[in-house]
Amino acid sequence: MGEPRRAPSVPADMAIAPALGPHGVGRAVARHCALLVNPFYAKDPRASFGKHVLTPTLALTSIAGATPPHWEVRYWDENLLQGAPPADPLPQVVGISVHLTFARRAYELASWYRAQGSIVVLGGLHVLSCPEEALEHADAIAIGDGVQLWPAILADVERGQLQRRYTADYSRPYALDPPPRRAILPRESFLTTTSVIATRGCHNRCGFCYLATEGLHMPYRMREVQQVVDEIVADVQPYVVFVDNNLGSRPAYLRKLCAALRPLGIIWSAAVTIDVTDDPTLVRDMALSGCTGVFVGFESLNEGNLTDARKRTPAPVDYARRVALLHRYGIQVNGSFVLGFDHDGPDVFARTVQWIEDNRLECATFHILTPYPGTPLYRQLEREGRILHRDWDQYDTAHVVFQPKHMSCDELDRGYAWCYDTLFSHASIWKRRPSDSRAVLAYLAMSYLYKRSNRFWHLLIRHRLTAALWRPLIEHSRQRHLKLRPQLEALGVGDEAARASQCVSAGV
Ligand code: B12
Ligand code: SF4
Repeated sequence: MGEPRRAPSVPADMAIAPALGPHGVGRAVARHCALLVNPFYAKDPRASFGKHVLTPTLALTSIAGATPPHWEVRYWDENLLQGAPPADPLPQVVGISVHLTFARRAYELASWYRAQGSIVVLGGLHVLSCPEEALEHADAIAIGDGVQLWPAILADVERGQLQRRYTADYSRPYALDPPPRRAILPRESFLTTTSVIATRGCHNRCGFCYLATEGLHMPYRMREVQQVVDEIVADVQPYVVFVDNNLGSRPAYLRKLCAALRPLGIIWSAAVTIDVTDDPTLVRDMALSGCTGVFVGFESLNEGNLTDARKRTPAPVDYARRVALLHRYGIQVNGSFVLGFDHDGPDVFARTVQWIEDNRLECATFHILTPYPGTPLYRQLEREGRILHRDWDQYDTAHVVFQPKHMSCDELDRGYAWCYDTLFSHASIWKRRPSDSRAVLAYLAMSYLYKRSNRFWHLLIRHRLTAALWRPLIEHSRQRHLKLRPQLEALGVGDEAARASQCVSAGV
């Protein structure tokens, strides 16, 4: 393993949050006006900037959907590089989504709006993990499902009886949720606005995942298939991204969903665990319904790490066969790998990259193991005195925040950088090209555009050109996929040597 290259530079407005203006003096708030904010976070120079505008978070559109009609609701995502959120008119209520990596910025925004006279409500994953911390920065906090809480919060604001803390669990039937309000999104700024969720939770509870957070009870829930289909149809986009933690936890449900998606003629991608390949006929159904790519949390190729994390998964020795099965049906694989587990030594980096290249994964993401507060991993590392600091800004899976067992912090840091540098080198992109020569050109175009064009992405995002550039590519992928479907249909499940020709999709 050689030295990693020097970190590429990041444009200033992707590294530093936009400045907040001076406070207005004694301005009146606009009654019944609510602003929903997704705060800024610094971009990792090694990952693609493109992923930040792939699909909007569903949190704010869901909350917007639950807003009573007599409230005006606005949306601001600071990561779209259009500056700090607006204050004219001054919203009566500002709702801010808080994840741990942008908690500091969320608190800065909260304090700024509170000083102007707005009421600030904080919600989101980090509020659930660290409610006491969030409470110090807000008029009220929402712990858990905001869709249930938001209308009650606004009603209390109207009555002048705002509580400090609102709590809801995730056991209410999904069918009761109003549809997310995607109309509030700046459509030109996203590759697709159809981020959709069909299920909540996961059949696993890996010790490092936020789903294992103490006190979080999130049973696996599935929405009515028709509800999902209605939302997709209403948003009229060729490409749909499922933001579920694991769309494949209940194979029978996924099969039903696929049957309903197939006539829509869309293409889609989703996160699944690799056990979705247990039944090849399910993979075939996914492909026939338009699935062009899956994001798979392999996490580690070392069985000891997976056992420690209590992840129920097929053995890593069987991963290659399963990846080949997805490829056989033309489904691209974006693998996610966590580095720095207790069974990882300094050889983990080269081994992981080698495996990705051998199995021709079209794309991969690397994450330094990160102990999210409230998780079993956090408790374990705290007990062992291995947590280095609690600067949440650095808990972004791109920084080492704990003492690894079998290597130094520096080795982990440099190994992580080396993995990204190697995987997105010209040589590795070429090695991983599809075995089907007809798909190579599209694959190369996608790899270079998505992973090696960060300066270009900055330009697109800044000038709100994301949709203008990407939608034609997506439409082209969709058309090609529709043509491929008869081939997929003809592909029997028994003959493993036969495979469909690949259709590289514009949305990894
Ligand atoms: C879309 C997405 C992204 C997008 C956009 C994220 C964004 N913030 O803009 C992109 C691709 C950029 C992204 C990047 C990353 N992500 Co991400 N991402 C997701 C994903 C798949 C969907 C988010 C979503 O829409 N959820 C659905 C909504 C409805 O659920 P929700 O967010 O929990 O919101 C509910 C409540 O929390 C609450 N709520 C939320 N906000 C508010 C606000 C108010 C006012 C109120 C009242 C209530 C409320 O109400 C909502 C409805 O119930 C989630 C997985 C998941 N399924 O949640 C991961 C997830 C959020 N990401 C995660 C991670 C780790 C990352 C990265 C660090 C990965 C990386 N190394 O690059 C980066 C960091 C970026 C960052 N700093 O946020 C983790 C977060 C773990 C944690 N404890 O913080 C998750 C949970 C995935 C996982 N299983 O580990 N991500
Ligand atoms: S399989 Fe993935 S989503 Fe499910 S608990 Fe484990 S890390 Fe979380």
